[in-house]
Amino acid sequence: MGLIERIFKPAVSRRRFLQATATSGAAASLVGGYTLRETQAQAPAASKTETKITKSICHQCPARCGIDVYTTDGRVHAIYGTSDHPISNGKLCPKGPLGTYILYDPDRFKGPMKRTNPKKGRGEDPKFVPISWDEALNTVAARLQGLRDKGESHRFALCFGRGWGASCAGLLGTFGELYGSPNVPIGHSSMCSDGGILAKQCTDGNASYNAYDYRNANMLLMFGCGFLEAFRPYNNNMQVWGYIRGERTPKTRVTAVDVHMNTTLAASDRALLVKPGTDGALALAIAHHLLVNGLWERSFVGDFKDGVNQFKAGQTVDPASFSEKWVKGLVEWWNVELKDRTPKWASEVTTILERDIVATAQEFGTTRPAIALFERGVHAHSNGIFNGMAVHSLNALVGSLFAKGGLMYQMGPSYGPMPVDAGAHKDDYAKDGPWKKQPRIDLKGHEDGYLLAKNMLQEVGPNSLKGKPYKLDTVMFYLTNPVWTAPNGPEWEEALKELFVIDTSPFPGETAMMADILLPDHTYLERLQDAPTYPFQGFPMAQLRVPAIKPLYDTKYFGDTLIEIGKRMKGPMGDYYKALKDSENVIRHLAKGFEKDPGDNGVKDFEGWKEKGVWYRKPYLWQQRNGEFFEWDGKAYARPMTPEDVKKKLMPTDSGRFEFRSSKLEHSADWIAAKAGRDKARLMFPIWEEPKHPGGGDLYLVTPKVALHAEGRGGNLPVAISLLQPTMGGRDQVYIEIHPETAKKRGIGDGERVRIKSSTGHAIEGTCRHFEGVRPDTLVFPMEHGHWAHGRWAQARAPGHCGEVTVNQSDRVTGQCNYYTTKVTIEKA
Ligand SMILES: Nc1nc2c(c(=O)[nH]1)N[C@H]1C(S)=C(S)[C@@H](COP(=O)(O)OP(=O)(O)OC[C@H]3O[C@@H](n4cnc5c(=O)[nH]c(N)nc54)[C@H](O)[C@@H]3O)O[C@H]1N2
Ligand SMILES: Nc1nc2c(c(=O)[nH]1)N[C@H]1C(S)=C(S)[C@@H](COP(=O)(O)OP(=O)(O)OC[C@H]3O[C@@H](n4cnc5c(=O)[nH]c(N)nc54)[C@H](O)[C@@H]3O)O[C@H]1N2
Ligand code: SF4
Ligand SMILES: [Mo]
Repeated sequence: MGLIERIFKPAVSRRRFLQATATSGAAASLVGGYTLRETQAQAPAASKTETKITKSICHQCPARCGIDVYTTDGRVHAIYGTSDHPISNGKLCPKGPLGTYILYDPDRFKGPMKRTNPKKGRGEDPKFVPISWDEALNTVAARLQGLRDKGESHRFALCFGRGWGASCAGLLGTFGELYGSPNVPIGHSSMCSDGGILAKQCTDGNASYNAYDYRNANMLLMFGCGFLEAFRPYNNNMQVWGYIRGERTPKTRVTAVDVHMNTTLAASDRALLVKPGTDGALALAIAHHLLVNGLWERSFVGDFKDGVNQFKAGQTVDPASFSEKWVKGLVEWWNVELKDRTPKWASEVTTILERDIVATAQEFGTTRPAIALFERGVHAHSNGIFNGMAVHSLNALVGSLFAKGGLMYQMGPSYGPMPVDAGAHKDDYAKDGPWKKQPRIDLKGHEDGYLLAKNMLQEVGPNSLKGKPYKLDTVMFYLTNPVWTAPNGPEWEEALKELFVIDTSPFPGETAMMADILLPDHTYLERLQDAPTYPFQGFPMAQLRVPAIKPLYDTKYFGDTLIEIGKRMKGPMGDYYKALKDSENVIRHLAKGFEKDPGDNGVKDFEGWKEKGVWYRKPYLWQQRNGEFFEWDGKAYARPMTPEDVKKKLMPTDSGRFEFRSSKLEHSADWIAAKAGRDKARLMFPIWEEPKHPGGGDLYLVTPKVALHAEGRGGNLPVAISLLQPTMGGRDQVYIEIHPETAKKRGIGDGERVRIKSSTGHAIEGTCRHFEGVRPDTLVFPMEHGHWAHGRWAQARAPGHCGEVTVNQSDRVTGQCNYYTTKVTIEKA
């Protein structure tokens, strides 16, 4: 190890060393005079206690940071960022160290239980009584078997939220196929970020989040993503920020677009406050400016055959005059849409000054490499697919796809195969039972529903309640709490009253309060669980969550709960799960894949993975340079790729190029035109579409994430929720941000109680704060407070929960739930 490495990457830092020995006898006598070396020499002899450091991963957001968990005499007392982990690099966000609150949450379920109060709902005590695991698992298996025997297995749904890897969410698809239900599983991706994923798939063929090479980028143009609050992977974003922005003269220029001044906008060079739902118009105007001013990247996009730029505002261009390289449909897009999308036009739509639009576009077009990134602020609107396509198209126009300083897609880990072949364990019912003819309860993939969506979790409760397409009988939840996190959650409360509900949460959340049986999971510090990384820097990476402590209570890892239920089913399905054995067996088989492909940190088997907590293999394998694609040959990006290679490995669209004219949308054009009322001739291009704002009010309601928000899982972390909104001065509560002019018009003073209403029929109350940094037409109200269950600190903490006034409306194509689009009214309470 060189000097620099020793200083910055010590195996155990001095602070940690002291922390680790603080409870030992030697450390207790560390009063005057001892140097660190003397203490080290004395510590082992006098020590009666033992400190263990376990490498694991955080659970509070999808960043999946590596953590060092310090356990002394069986008590976890500290959590730090792992230094030899590519995402954490020894650092954590403010939530990371709070994991002890989760482990020692006094309101945790201590073991399996059943409900004894048949009445369900808010304010009804479920009267849970403890039962044995055998009784709990037998009850669930018998119920599932009963439905299957009656030919009604489709009436069982298994809904999941934050799935981690092959040993939990990865087991669900097989369970659904062997059992026979189209509703196993239904994920929460449509409540999360499907809008972005599917918009990208329509253009470059990849249904995935992007990985980014920020460190080599010279400009970031961010639309509706909380880069310094939420955007994945949050902890690493802050480290990146220090690198790209930390010098006296920031290396990388940043423009950020949002509806209020948040940390990200405050730290950027240029902050643009956009009218909610109109980012697409801004992106189209930037594209227009790039073309009119000849700023596109010719090596990637192509050029006019005679080299003379013919893009002039308002004028069509002959497609035959342009020769395209890695893109498809540029001139057609220009002709049907872009030619009229001038900065002046966009200024009227977005309310952003024309001069700011032009300056942003000019800077984006003249700074290479540049990246345009976006997340929920852009796609959680009715027109989200077009907004997302328009923003992503900017990356193609400046040639940043797969480029150094650009963006790419995450590679998967070299996992070994599953221990048992599921295909060989299908009986006739699994192969061809009546369930095969049933639609999904959420109408995903259905002509009358959401033909192209991946999941529609937000529709499950409401559809079952209506009995359309049918009523469910039994529903099981893993790491999702739609009674609270779905839009208009109270509708789910009604739906779950009619159903047999199984929850696996270790915590008494709102959905758990509706449960008939509880099969509580271990908390994250107690369980073994694999977790391939979310998109990061492209190279493959798989973390392992390693138990830092024996489970405190009679809980069971969800993967094992599922396997145990499977074992209790009759026929080949039961045999499959008996052969699968347990989740550790699954994980050991995954790790076998590392034998042939050892990680850069030497991990080549299960034991090594457990010790280091992460397997990764650099570099990313592909690069685009000046419009040529190359594969890594072991030393450099030097092996040229053919267009067929590029299509197969990098841009799996029909054309094998970036499609401004989306063949994916074109294939379903009839359906989209009929069901979404869109123009059949234009719906395959990134076009401008007016957003639809339900709710009936006069102000937009935006409910973003803040740094200490831990999805819907942080409500009972006292430190996190008491500091949730430090920038607004909120202590123990969250303020609703309102512009002073907007407040004055309604006679609402700073710090006064207010009531918010919408067409959901619900009203919530809270406290508002005058803030000049929020748009006058918008209220900003971060979520996390306002639980009616979930533990002593979460419960009954003002203000109310924003989800109750959020209307359940989704993009017909992506299925993305439009969280940031409801219009509400506000009045003095
Ligand atoms: N701290 C923290 N980080 C997290 C999570 C967490 O719970 N806490 N959860 C993770 C998850 S599950 C997800 S999906 C990601 C989400 O990551 P992001 O999408 O980056 O986060 P959000 O807060 O949902 O939305 C981003 C921003 O969009 C803005 N916005 C709303 N409407 C508009 C609009 O019309 N236009 C523009 N330009 N902006 C708008 C909001 O004000 C907000 O600042 O974060 C992940 N990271
Ligand atoms: N108003 C508004 N609503 C939103 C959003 C927003 O920005 N504004 N964001 C949306 C987004 S991006 C997302 S991703 C969704 C997230 O919403 P959900 O899909 O509901 O996911 P979580 O809130 O993370 O899930 C929490 C559930 O998991 C349980 N749980 C916690 N830890 C564990 C564990 O270790 N094991 C098990 N088995 N269960 C556990 C909790 O008790 C709780 O029941 O919310 C969406 N809802
Ligand atoms: S960024 Fe997410 S995963 Fe990383 S420490 Fe913070 S909460 Fe945990
Ligand atoms: Mo999400």
